[in-house]
Amino acid sequence: MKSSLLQMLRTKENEFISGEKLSEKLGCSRTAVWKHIDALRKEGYNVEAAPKKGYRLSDEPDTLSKHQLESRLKDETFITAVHHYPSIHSTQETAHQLASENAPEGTLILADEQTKGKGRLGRQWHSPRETGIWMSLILRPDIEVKRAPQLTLLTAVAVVRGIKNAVGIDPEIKWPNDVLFEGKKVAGILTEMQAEPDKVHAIIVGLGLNVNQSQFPAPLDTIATSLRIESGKSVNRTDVLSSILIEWDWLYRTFLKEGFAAVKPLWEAHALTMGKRITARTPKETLTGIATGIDDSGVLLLRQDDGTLRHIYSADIEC
Ligand code: BT5
Repeated sequence: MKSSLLQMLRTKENEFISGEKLSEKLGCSRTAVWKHIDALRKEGYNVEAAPKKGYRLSDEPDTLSKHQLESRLKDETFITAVHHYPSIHSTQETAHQLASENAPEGTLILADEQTKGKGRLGRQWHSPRETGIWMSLILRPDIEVKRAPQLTLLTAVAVVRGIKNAVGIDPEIKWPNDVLFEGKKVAGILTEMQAEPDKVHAIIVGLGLNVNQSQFPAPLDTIATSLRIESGKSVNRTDVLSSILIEWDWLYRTFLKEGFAAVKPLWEAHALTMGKRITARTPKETLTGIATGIDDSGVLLLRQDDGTLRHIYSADIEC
């Protein structure tokens, strides 16, 4: 009910909408409408009321609430449910738990703060309160296990395009999972899987995106940035998250229908490493050469100085 009410108030941007119309459209009494408006106000929404005119939404808080997102995304994306937590260990951990309890594809887990946010290989992800987007998405695609890393690349494309649409600035992608502004990391992606050797049960895509931090503690201060630092203004988290998920939605549908090859040119258009000299630290060795691109399955291609072409499946990259 609250989501539908918000949706209606938003469609009349800067205009009043009468209590009568709201109660008619929502199928409830005017007293019920008033109660929901009061609840929205308590959450920080500025809903003006004027005699004979009705209600007008003039300001929204920067919270990542379940009904705010549902009201924006329900009709536009494949998101089926939003679970929002003020503070949890890790959205990734909670998503794994929900996935093993059969949560459907499109379940989105969000937190205002993570106390044990994680990166790849047991690294930590700094996730302070209400300054970023800390989220995990449960997917159940019918794809081969080896294709799961392609979803990291797809997510990076959605993040870059979503940021461009919502904030008007252009980050770059560093293979496989970093989104950067001039070498500083604004977002990281973590793709994990619940699978048998030949069957994917669930893929959990985690995204950490720095939004409104104005500074970072050492040692992150030299390597991290935020949308606020890059754009010079504070950014509404719901706006940027909605924009990313709308991009994500059509990229994912394209991926399921046409395969990764259809997403690859979009990835290449934003990739930082293409044609550059890089060092790739894989779990087994350190390789240096020119990153010539990615193949149709998303694997990084590295031309070593002796001319040998190497396929890199997983690594940390320095350029
Ligand atoms: C990543 O790992 O970049 C994946 C990060 C995924 C985080 C999300 S948040 C929501 C979901 N729930 C979770 O628990 N995790 C996911 P990796 O490539 O391993 O990079 C980790 C490294 O990035 C750390 O070792 C730090 O050097 C750096 N780092 C940590 N926090 C950062 C931040 N907020 N901004 C920029 N860099 C950070």
